[in-house]
Amino acid sequence: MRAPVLAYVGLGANLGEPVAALNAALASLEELPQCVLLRHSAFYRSAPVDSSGPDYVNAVAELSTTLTAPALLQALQQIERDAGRERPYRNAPRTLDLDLLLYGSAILHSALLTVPHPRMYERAFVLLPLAELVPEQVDASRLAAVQGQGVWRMPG
Ligand code: PH2
Ligand code: MG
Ligand code: MG
Repeated sequence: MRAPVLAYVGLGANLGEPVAALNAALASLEELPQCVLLRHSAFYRSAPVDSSGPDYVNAVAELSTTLTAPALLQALQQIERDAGRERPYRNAPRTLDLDLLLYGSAILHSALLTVPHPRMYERAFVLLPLAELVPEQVDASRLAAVQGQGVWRMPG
């Protein structure tokens, strides 16, 4: 039996009903084999960054998992497909995006997967919800670097 690893997953959506899509995705994460959904952040609204269409809703989930990082990525991609995700072009508006941000303290570079997520430190819509869950993982200097980006914590 592998030791459980704490993994952080970024959730995002800007097509259809983003809040409903994120709630459904959290329910799917709860059901994943070899995973326990421990906590999730509040939902945050922001304008698309290097993307288009309506505002995004983003959040971060904390999982304890005995899946390997590639197996977890595959499971996340299956949830995206089940949510009707299409990939017509890079950064296209989407019904659901699930990004593996952190997998324990692992540093991974493969053709399929880079962890920590290569763009997470440039994005307030990732760092703010992540800092809500694990402030010790997000340096003040990292937050300062993205503080100009408009991201709104949603009530409830
Ligand atoms: N995701 C992207 C590109 N741009 N912008 C916002 N506000 N939120 C996102 O989740 C997002 C984005 C690519 O995954
Ligand atoms: Mg993404
Ligand atoms: Mg993605």
